[in-house]
Amino acid sequence: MSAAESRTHCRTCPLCEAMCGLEVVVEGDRVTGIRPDRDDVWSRGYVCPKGAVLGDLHHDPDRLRSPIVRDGASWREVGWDEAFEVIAARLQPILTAHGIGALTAYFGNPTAHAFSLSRYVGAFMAMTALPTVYSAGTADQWPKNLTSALMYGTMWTIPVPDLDRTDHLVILGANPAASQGSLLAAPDVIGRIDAIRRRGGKVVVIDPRRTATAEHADEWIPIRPGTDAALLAAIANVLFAEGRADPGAVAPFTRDVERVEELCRSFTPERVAAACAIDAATIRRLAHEITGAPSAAVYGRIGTCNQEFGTLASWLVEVVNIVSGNLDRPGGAMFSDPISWPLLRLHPPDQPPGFAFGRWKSRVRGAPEVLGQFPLSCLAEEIDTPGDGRIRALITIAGNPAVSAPDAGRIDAALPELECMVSIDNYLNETTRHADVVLPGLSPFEQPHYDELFWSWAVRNAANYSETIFPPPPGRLAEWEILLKLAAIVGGTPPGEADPRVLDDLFFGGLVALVTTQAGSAIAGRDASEIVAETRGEGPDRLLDFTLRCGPHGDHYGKSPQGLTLEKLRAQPHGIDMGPLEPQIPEVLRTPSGKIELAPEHITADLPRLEARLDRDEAALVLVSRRHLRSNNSWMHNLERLVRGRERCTLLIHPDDAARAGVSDGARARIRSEAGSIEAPVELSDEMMPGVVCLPHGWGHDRPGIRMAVAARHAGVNNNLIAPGDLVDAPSGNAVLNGIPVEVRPV
Ligand SMILES: Nc1nc2c(c(=O)[nH]1)N[C@H]1C(S)=C(S)[C@@H](COP(=O)(O)OP(=O)(O)OC[C@H]3O[C@@H](n4cnc5c(=O)[nH]c(N)nc54)[C@H](O)[C@@H]3O)O[C@H]1N2
Ligand SMILES: Nc1nc2c(c(=O)[nH]1)N[C@H]1C(S)=C(S)[C@@H](COP(=O)(O)OP(=O)(O)OC[C@H]3O[C@@H](n4cnc5c(=O)[nH]c(N)nc54)[C@H](O)[C@@H]3O)O[C@H]1N2
Ligand code: SF4
Ligand SMILES: [Mo]
Repeated sequence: MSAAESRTHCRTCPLCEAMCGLEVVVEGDRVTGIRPDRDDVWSRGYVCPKGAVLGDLHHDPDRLRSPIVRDGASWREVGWDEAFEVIAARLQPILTAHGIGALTAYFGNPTAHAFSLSRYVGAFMAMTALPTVYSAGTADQWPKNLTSALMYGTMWTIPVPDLDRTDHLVILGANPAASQGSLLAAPDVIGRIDAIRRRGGKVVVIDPRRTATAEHADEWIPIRPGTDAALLAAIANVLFAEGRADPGAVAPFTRDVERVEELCRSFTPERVAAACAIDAATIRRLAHEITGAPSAAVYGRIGTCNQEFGTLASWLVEVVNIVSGNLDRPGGAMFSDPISWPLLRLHPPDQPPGFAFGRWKSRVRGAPEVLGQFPLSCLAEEIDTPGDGRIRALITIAGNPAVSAPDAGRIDAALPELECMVSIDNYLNETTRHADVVLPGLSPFEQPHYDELFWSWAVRNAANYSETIFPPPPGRLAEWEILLKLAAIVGGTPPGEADPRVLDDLFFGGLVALVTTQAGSAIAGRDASEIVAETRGEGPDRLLDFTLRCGPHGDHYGKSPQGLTLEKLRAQPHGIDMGPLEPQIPEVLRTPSGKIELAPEHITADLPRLEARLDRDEAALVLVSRRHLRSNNSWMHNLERLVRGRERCTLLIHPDDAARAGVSDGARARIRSEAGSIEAPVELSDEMMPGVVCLPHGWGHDRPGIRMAVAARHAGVNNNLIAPGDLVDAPSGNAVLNGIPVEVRPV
């Protein structure tokens, strides 16, 4: 038999925010090669090792391909109808006896990356009206969401450093050499950083670890974990004290500049120097360099978010960008203007104008809700603490909280106490092994793709749609169908009567009707039924056609007939590029005042906690996390080509600290926090600043009952077993996963 004919498909890699264009070579039903797409208008031939092995993910024998139902200690593959019948039979009695509050959902990180999930979690939440949900967001970017909601008016309106035009870039708590950029969508961030220096600009990395990103910078400034807010407040202090503060073009749209000046007055460089472990002269110089450069951008990411003062640090990143005159101008921090109209900028229907917090409190520890969610670390106690209002049923959606949540051991122990657990997930892993039913999504190549969220903070306004490569096997459901069907079951509809297409029509019709009522939308005042009738496709494709047509370059349903539709985008397999970012203020602002709120009370009320921290005795050793280019949180360790080679789950420790602790390179160490202790091999490294040790997150695959053969052979250890669940950033409830006091001892 002759070899099947080979075909090449253009695809966007769905794994991270870089959104690289790939050429996927296929023979018959096999992926035989993946190359960078040099003609991709956005990524221009850049890829990383993960994109190149997406074929291994598609063909991974451990990837689930049909629903599975627990039968005691074993699993049984079942058809979709049976899976939904089992779910309804388990869920309904719980909901009848205890009400909707007994059920919650957890949304994991790939929810933001999957075309189907990203567009339908909103529908799922609206249809189920779950009183509380949990997400990886409160272990990640909740401080950023909170800051943007209060300062700019929506939680996803997040400015991005204008990498391609800036003269001066200051990076705090991000390592794009590994992560490839986060809340910063740009392919080849490191290449772009090199380009800043080539054109005569400067790049500074502020991080407790001299990362691979720092190796590309002009300067690395080590900082004690958790003190970025103090450093940034001192930088703002210098700008005000020396008359260098001037918001420039955004000044007429900015409120409360004087208030911030007053609030930063006590945070002088001398006052914060010891806590930050950065001398006052360096802090002054940092401030002078930011205002001295023709343009500058300060960028803070996960290390400034999942830490003790995540919200203050995130807010002060904005403050420094604004008062140094760098917000909304080329080379500064800019807002994108997504080609697909961002539905996420609609004001949440349950929120009053502006935002209210603490509208309800968690049952066990009384944590206030923030942007509709409780801290992720509340989930375990809400399950394992008996009493009225206890969570008895859980739906996890593309998430692995048994690994990724703080105090992970408690979650792991709590999940088996649930009376019903359903997971939408592609693997039987540390979390889903506790489920009653697992419903798998499709492989990335069995579905179309378009990123929803990331174009909201991309360094250019571009767009790219990926066609399905392999038609899904007959009868397989897409995740949007799974979500709609589950939502209907939660609402009491018998599974056999829950038709995803009917539900989708209802959802879409409702959404269009809502957008026609939004002043400023491209279809304001139009007849919703006409718009619905003119929109093509179903599911996420239909939503995309709608948002493209309502977007800045859309056909606006006949008003701009030359404008964009999904059909026109599909005709461009390498994508379309509308150029660099342009100023967006005031149009982008959605605050009730229509202005930038520079001093939101909910945030500034946390400053006394920061002030008090400055006088605290410092812990001798604290733990931070790291990422690796060949990993993706907890779930890409089952691909041999990504995990082979040297062991990666090691404790990085400075040689001086190692000598003090009596541990040596390659030996095993015990790392203990107030939450527990774990063991890991030691790797001596002068990359670490003394006093700080580092473990990667996303490991610990040696759990019984998981079905990830390769990952189990490269198990590593879960650093979240020692992340205390009660450590949260006060204003946002975000988990503190960096800066955890620990002791290290030889084993
Ligand atoms: N110590 C420490 N902990 C951390 C962090 C840290 O820096 N340090 N980072 C935090 C951050 S930023 C995040 S975002 C969280 C991540 O936390 P989670 O989102 O809970 O964890 P992931 O490892 O991303 O798990 C993704 C899950 O989705 C599944 N999956 C993958 N693709 C798909 C798909 O297409 N469809 C479906 N249905 N499922 C899919 C995978 O099998 C896996 O179960 O971890 C947080 N935890
Ligand atoms: N290859 C790969 N890419 C990924 C992921 C992955 O797991 N692997 N995960 C994705 C996800 S979910 C996210 S959220 C992004 C995150 O993307 P990034 O924010 O770039 O995350 P990291 O690479 O973990 O870099 C965080 C840095 O913060 C530093 N740090 C820790 N504590 C502090 C502190 O208190 N202050 C300062 N200034 N720095 C501190 C750490 O030393 C580390 O260098 O990456 C995404 N991309
Ligand atoms: S950087 Fe790697 S993982 Fe991220 S989109 Fe590009 S190829 Fe995929
Ligand atoms: Mo994340």
